[in-house]
Amino acid sequence: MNEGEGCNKQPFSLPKFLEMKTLSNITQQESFPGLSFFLAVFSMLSLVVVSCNFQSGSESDAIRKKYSLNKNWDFSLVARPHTPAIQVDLPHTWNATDTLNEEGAYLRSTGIYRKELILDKKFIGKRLFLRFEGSNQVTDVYVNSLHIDRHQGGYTGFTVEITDHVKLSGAEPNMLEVRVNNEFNKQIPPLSADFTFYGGIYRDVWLVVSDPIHVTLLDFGSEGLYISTPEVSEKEGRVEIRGSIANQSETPEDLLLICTINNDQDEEQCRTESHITINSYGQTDFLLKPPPLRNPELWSPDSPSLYFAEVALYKSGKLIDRIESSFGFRFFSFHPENGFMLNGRSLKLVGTNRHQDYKGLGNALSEELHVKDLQMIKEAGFNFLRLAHYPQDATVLDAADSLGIIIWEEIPVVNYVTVSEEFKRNCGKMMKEMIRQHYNHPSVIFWGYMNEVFLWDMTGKRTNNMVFSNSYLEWTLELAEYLDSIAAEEDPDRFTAMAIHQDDLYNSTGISDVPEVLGYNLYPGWYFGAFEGMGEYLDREHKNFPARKIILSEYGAGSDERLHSFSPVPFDFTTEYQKEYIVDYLGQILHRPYIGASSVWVFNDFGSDTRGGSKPGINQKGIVRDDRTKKDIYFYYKAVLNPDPMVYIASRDWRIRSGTVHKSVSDTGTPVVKQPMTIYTNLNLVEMEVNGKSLGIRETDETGRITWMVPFRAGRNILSASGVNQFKGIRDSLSIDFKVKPSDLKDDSFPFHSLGINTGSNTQYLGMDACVWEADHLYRPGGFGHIGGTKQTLDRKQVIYNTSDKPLYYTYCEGLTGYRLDLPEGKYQVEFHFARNPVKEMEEPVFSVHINGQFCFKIRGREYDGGYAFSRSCTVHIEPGEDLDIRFEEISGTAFLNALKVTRNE
Ligand code: GCB
Repeated sequence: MNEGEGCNKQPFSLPKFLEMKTLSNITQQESFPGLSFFLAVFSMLSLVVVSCNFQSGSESDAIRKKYSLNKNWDFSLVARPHTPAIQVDLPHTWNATDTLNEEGAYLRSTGIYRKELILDKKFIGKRLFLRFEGSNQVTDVYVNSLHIDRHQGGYTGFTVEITDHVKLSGAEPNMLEVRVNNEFNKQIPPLSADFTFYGGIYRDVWLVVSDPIHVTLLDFGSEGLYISTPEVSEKEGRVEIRGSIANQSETPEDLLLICTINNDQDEEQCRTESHITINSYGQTDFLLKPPPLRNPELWSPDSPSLYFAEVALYKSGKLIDRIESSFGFRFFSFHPENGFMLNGRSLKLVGTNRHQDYKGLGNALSEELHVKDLQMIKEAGFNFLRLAHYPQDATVLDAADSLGIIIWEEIPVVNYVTVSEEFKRNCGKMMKEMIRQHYNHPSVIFWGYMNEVFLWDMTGKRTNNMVFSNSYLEWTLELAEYLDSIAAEEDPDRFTAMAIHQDDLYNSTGISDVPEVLGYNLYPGWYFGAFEGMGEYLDREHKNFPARKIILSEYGAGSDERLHSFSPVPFDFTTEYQKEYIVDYLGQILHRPYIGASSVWVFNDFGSDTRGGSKPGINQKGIVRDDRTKKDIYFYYKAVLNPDPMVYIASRDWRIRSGTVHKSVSDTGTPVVKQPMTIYTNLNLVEMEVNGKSLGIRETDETGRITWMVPFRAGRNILSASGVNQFKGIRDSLSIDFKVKPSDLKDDSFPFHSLGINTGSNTQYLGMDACVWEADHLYRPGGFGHIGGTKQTLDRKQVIYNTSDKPLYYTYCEGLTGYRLDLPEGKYQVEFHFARNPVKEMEEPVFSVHINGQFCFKIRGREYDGGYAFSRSCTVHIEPGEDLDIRFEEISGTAFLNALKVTRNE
């Protein structure tokens, strides 16, 4: 046989996600396998995958094949026995939308997926496997009513063999049934976490058909091929390829293995051959050491060069299996003082965390959406990504390889652990699955195994005085050591990592010293303290543990595009607070060389069912929204990190706004309100214009920003910011719709129509009705404001029901005795909006409301559930010389008011 000659392997140059796309496009056409289906697939496959010129015409039948099983499953839920099954395609979750329902918790139950497979006779003599890329979280696979296997854990793939249980007549159907359960299970991590555990088969499922002799398919869900690069320099790259051959036939065989390595121009770089003898029903490991490559193209974020290895298996001259994988050459180190180094050069890793869910889809994302996320991450200029808090789709890793993004991947051991051998075994198995499944990706540098594991106590509670018994702390330490040793054994070439929260318990127990690299999740300036608390804390840790390799694995602040303020505070969810927080943190990070890597929490707003706040059910710390609309702060990273020239007017999220005029007029006599407007840029000089008039050219400050005081007039204002780099002009423009409000409500040059007030809040809120609800304050003569009372926020976990304007109800004024608006005479509709905060109430709040001495209504708090939005309204005549004087008379408990709107009727 002349295997050494001329293989033409174009398909290797396809990134895996593109190749997959081609396959799934094909299989979209039919449910599953009539003969015509196979013909269609085989003919396409021979285009996409098979084109070696020395193979016989039957080669495509001989080597392993993958068929998508994503289409047409009958789906039902055990918890809904009377609801008929529906047809679904994978990826699928039954929690795509119910996590945001107001009726209660999302459904954690068993979903049943059924599908008939008619399998062609040509599969007789082959081995058949089902490969699941991910289903959450306990999956039982049945074929023709026989239980084949169970997989525990929702974030790693697994493969089961079905050969001996299927009919291969080409006519008789085989019933495939998959039961997936996402209920709490104390033996399987995650036990609890700040993210939603969507149930379902939410990644691809494949049928894999192979020769009885093949590179093993049953190795912790991996592809069975492990490529390492034990020595890499700019001059030379050594490769080692490991695997194992399974012989599921009754004859021992002498086999030939040929390994070739191509570069991304599809040019062969080297090849090696090896003879293997394998017993009947035996398994034999192989280790291939192709000759070293000279001057390899090194993989890095700036130049993510990939190589492609193919291992082909021959029996008596016939190709019987072939598998391929991309990989890369790179070498790295991490210095406690100077941070991360890649290929001999210092490389500050600045990145983000990512959750895998999407608005309206839960965790069931198409490959295109995964790839789009990674492209956006790259475009922001990030070179680092932490896959939080679990292994993610293979497509994500493929995209990271080809885009050049360094990865920290971790298993989902979050918040606390169970003290049991079974839990430990499950964690260990997940660790092996993750490492083996994603071993070949050059992008992966860190394997993580725990996140904030002392955040909750051993009973799954979080209180102010948490008690950890010594035995629990010791067990957790032992678990960390066990997981670390698995990673070291499976993959000694990468770093192990763990993320901790701000608590000295990690140091005192010694658990911080277990991983090679330690990640800190720090939130000073959000959950507590001030921004600089982050740097101060890390400086102390760095000083106390000088040998520690430090990553800032999380920092972040939540935002809601509808909330705004010029004096933002933590937890007001304004985009302005998020911006201030991140600008400050990024400065602190960039000034500290020992912070080798950092990752903002988080790339995308994501589902977290236990959260309240202005968007209940969602963690809002994303730099993009859950539908991937970029928030302003996304562009800040881009300005600082991505060298492509840019200017961005950082107020896309505040395009409808208002301001109060205090006798300030422009030179044309039109009333204007001056407000600060910031741009993000990587140019040195930028000019700002508003409504065609220049506000001057300014120099960019060291944070990459410039701020102007912009005079806004009522109505549409066009802003434009422009600058030049050495080659071209760069410009950004933005239209802002501005409502000018007088400080004196009786000022007849501004006839009064209506006024909404976000009572008890320092934020301006854009309502669903397009009303701009003003920030609240103490009464100011001539204007409006509360009399007495303090600004309050509902409990963080409190969900707000019965309204789409949740932010209005999230804050409130408590204990106020009155509210006053100095309105001109006329007839008005006055709307009062309420939502109780049951957590703070000592006594049932009962109070009456009076306007200008007249009784309006009485509130009996207990009639409404906590967080339940309700309103009252009254009509009132204001006579000349009168104002709108609202009085709250407490009968018991404390009076409160969440929002107030006044509309003039005539
Ligand atoms: C953390 C957790 C992460 C949370 C985040 C937050 O430290 O690791 O899972 O989502 O904080 O937003 O509080």
